[in-house]
Amino acid sequence: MAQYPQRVFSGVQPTGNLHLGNYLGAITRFVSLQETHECIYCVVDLHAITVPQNPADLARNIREVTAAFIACGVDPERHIVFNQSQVAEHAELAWVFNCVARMGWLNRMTQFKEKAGRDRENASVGLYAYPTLMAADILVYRATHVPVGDDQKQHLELARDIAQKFNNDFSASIAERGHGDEFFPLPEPLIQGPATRVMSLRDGSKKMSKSDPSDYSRINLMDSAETIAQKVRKAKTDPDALPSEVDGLSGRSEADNLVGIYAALSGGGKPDVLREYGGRNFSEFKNALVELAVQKLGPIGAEMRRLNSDPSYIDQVLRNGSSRARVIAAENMTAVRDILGFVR
Ligand code: AQP
Repeated sequence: MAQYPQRVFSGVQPTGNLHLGNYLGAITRFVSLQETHECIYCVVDLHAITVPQNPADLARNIREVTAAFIACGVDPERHIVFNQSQVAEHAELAWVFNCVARMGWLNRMTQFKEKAGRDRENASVGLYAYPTLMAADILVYRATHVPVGDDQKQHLELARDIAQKFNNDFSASIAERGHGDEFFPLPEPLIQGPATRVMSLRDGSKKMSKSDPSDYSRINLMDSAETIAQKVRKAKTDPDALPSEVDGLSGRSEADNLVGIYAALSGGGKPDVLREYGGRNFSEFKNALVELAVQKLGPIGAEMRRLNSDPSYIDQVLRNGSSRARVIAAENMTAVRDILGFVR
């Protein structure tokens, strides 16, 4: 087995309001990994256009996601923050991976089935091939670790399958060019913490999502204190008091979700939350959750608003990050072209 330097890569789509699920499932991990790893964080705008986008909204959303990264504590000086469309190697490697991945593999992807819905014939080819682009995003940097929410697990497994098949299919050429047994690492998903799948506030069986038509289903990072309070108070619950043990949350998806959110925001676990709130009713617990959510998200929202008022600073962060990302991507893509036998 080849040894690869540890490198973290992850991305977020600029498709609308960033919410508590993106924050707890992904961005908080982005921040903590900066202490131990070299990190590359990407605003995946090529992924965004797999569904229709209004160009003006897309540009605003790209800047907003960048502002969210920085406001949450990602450091664009020590690490790399950029937008995908500025590094053409992502799309180039995705094409190579379209020729490595099998139709049968992509046909199993549940996210495509969910997003394409009943109107599958009308979905873009890009939406179908989304996972091969995601594999290219990670592997063009030969990244070893990928912090994501639980919903991305299947796509990460596909990225590993693609890396493995490329390494096998081209093993002789890889060795001939001095890369050892394999060229790509098998990237490891980092799906960790008490909130890897934050659910909708309106329906405990659906994940919190930017594209949910109801704004009451999610807490956005830029929501005001009043809006956060309203959304939490209206969140669906059941009539029983909170249990004292985690087992008592089974079959109570909405209660489980709110307890998980509280645990993640407070930095504790669900047992700690239930030790404090077990036996209390929801109205009392929701007041405590509002207070905690406003305390944690208020400063992030304020910083995002400040950063959003200076788009030229954000654009410069993205340009700077892109030029540093391009150096790594270009070197790996040159090696891939040689491995494939392309003449240059
Ligand atoms: N509800 C969630 N709980 C935990 N993690 C989540 N993530 C998304 N929703 C939750 C994680 O956030 C990162 C960025 O997600 P994305 O923007 O790339 O795409 P997504 O998973 O499709 O997110 P959304 O919000 O649900 O967007 P739409 O509505 O456009 O589909 C990923 O690591 C993801 O796991």
